[in-house]
Parts: sequence; C-alpha cells; structure tokens
Amino acid sequence: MRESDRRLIKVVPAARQLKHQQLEFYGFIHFTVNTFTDREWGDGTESPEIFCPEKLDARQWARTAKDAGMRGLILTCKHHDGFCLWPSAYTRHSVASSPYKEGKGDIVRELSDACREEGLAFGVYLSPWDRNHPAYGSGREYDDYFAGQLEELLTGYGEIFAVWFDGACGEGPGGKRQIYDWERYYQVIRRLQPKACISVCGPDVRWCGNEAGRTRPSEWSVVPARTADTEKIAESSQQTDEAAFRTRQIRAQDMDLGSREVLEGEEDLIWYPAEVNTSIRPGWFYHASEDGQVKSLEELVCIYEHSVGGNATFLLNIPPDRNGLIHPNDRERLHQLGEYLRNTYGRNLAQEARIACEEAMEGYGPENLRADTLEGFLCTAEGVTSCEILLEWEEAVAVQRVVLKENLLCSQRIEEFEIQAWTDGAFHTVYRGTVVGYQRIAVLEKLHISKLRVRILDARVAVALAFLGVY
Ligand code: FUL
Repeated sequence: MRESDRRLIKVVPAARQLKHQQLEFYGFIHFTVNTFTDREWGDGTESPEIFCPEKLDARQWARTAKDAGMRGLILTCKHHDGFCLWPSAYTRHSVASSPYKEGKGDIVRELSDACREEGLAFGVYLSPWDRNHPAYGSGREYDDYFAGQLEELLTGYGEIFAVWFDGACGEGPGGKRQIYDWERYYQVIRRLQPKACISVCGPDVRWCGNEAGRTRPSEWSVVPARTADTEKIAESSQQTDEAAFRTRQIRAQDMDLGSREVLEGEEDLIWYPAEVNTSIRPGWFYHASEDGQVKSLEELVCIYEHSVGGNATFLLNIPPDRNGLIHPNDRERLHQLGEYLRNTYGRNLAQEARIACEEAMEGYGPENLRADTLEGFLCTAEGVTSCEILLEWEEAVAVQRVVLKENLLCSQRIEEFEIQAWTDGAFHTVYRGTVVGYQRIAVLEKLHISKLRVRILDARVAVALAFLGVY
C-alpha cells in the first residue's frame, strides 16, 4: 500500500452530493423563445409575444421522464436570451408578458408540481449570461438582479435538488463583461436550499467537459480543488453559437483528473463528481428539422452505461416542441430506453448465487454486497488492497452485465479490477476496468456460466465495496 493514499481517502462526498449521485439519471428541459424562433441562442431582443405553447403539459414531460427511468428534471428557467419561464418580479421579460395563459402562466410552477406528483426531483437552470437585461455587464447591479431571481426560484417552488450554472458566454473580447459574484450566489443557495447541489460553475457537481455524451475511462470524484475554478470552467464552455461545440470531445489535457500521479503534488483536494450532459437531438432546443435525428436506442444505452456506469451522473436533454409537448419521436425513444433499463437491470442474479470473499473482514463480508445500500458493505483490512469475490450458481445463468458500487462514505478507492468467467474448466478474463466509484457497469458479451469472479487488483488503502449486481 502507498502511504500517500491515506490522504486521498479522507476526501468524501457531502450528504447533498451523495444524494445527487444516487439520482443517477435525470433530464434537462430546454425551453424558451428559441423554441419559437428555431434558434439555439436567442439574442435577448425576442418579443414575449412569440411565446405561446398552446398545448403545454408539464405532466407529460414528467411522465415521459419517469417512463425513461429518469429520477429528476432540470428546467431552463432562464436561458441566455433572458426570457423567464416564471413571472419574475424583477423583469417584464417573462411569461407574464406572453400570450401563454394570457400572461398568467408559470412554467416553473407547473413543472415543479408535476415532478412532485411523479416522484421526481426538480432542479433549476438559471443562465448567468443574460442578453436581455440592461444591467448585464454592470457588476453589482446585475448581481442584485441575479441574486433576486435565485431567491424567487429557491423560495417559491419547494425542494430544489440542483442549481445549474452554465459557463457559456458568447460576448467575446469586445462584448460586455460581467464579473459574477459567485460567492454571493452560492450563499443564497446554501441559505435557502442547503440540500441543493450547485452544478458546473459551482463546487458540487463537475461538468464532464463535453456535450457529446462522453465519459472518461477513469472518472475520478477526488480531484484537485482547482478543478472547480469557475474562470477555467467558463473558458472551456461554449463561447460561440456553433453546432460543432456539441460534438467536441474531452480535451486530451483534461483526460486524467484524479490519478495518484496527478494528485501527488496537489495540496487541496475536493470531492467533485462528474455529470455527463447531452441532448437527445443535435440541438438543445426543439427544431422541427431535427425530428428525424433523435438519438438511437443503442446510442442512448451506450451513453447511459458509460456515464451512470462510469462514475458519473447522466443529464439527458429532452426539449419540448412549440406546442409545449415532448415530440412523439422522442417519447417513443425514451420509452424504449426505460424498457431496456427495466428489462436489463430488473433481476439481479447475484441474489441467487453463493458468494464468497476470503479477504473480507469479519462483519464486512460479501453477503453485504447483495443489497444496494451503504449500510452493510464488504471491506478488507487496512493495507489489503486486492481481493477476489467468487459467485457460484447451482445451474448456469446467462450474464451480460456486472455492476459494482463502492461505499462512497469511504471515498473512492478502487484503481483496477477484472472480471473472470469460468468457461471450459478455467477462469478467463472477460473484462478489465480501472475505477469503480459510485458505480461501474461492465458490459460483457453474453455468457452462459455457473461461476464468476471479480478480482479487485488495486485500491487506495483497502477495498470498501457496497454492491455487486449480475444481470
Ligand atoms: C451550453 C449552452 O450554451 C447551451 O445552449 C446549453 O444550454 C448547454 C446545456 O450549455 O453551454
């Protein structure tokens, strides 16, 4: 065991971060005047008159999300164009000036209520960059405006699980420059919604660094504190309204954020788990021209299994159309995704197996791996950084997925593991992986086996595994 690893495992999630990670999969709703102008970035001059989603049904959004297996929704309450989906007291540039429900509508209310009814968590996106408000770029005056809007959103709509601060800004070198008072915004959130996570330009949830749905092969939640620097996050965020940004990959220099080598010289470490965000269509907003470009089930499954199954959460955007409804093409695909998840992960074969691990400490045995909770878990003694978990079935079973979860209350520890299947009288390696963290989904070729072995090959200080699923 490396002595320096002790320092690394001291970093653990805050309660709000753990709860957020346990949501695993949730949706993004991009909806504003852009939906009616057919644009991705509005410039703030749009008349509220154009905003009239005649059949808007937030329950349909919530039900569609739930059917897909999502556990929450985040709404663009205000995107870069500055138009507010709730009747903010601080501006007329909102639904209150639109024909929608004759100016009496409040889409934040409708969706937060619908989420509660469907048992989904509800979160808010409030764009710091605002192309409509005259005070943008003035400093304090805009901060007052922004903090006031945050207050409205965080006091009027029940419990909020996430406040999503986008790093995007397209002002360019000659444009307006607003120095955001992030600390002030964070204080407002902590005061009014202490359980909410602040995502992207914030300290709780890390943007994965691309919009194409990619996860790093080794996604670490323990990273240098400087990773949460809002200036740097904004620098790598979107700066121009170009479709190419949405397919850009993670930058090579950002690939390794948390290996021992990277953390060695770092004084301050933080728990900063990744979130993968992408859209079900090429754009973030609805465009009729993209009706035929809804991501395939295979693509969505692949992104899901690499993100939710790669120590990240998955934020999938599902944009409503001009009627205010999720388009049938998207709904069908989301239903298929939900079906896939229910069918694939519905029956855990580990429940039916004999399970053993010689290296486990007393009271922390492998039986604890059957239940998906952090209460009981498998643990090896300090300094024992490898172990073997053996599963045996009376009769051969068909296996396609193995799921591992660490006990995050003990930090993220596993660095390397492999999965072996018993075929032709011997164990053969069928999967090699690096980190586990909250959850690793190992995608296997379909196997018919009666014995399976998970070998943890290297971990920080000791192994602390919470769950093992076989599907
Ligand atoms: C980007 C924004 O510019 C896009 O419009 C979208 O909201 C995406 C989630 O973040 O940075």
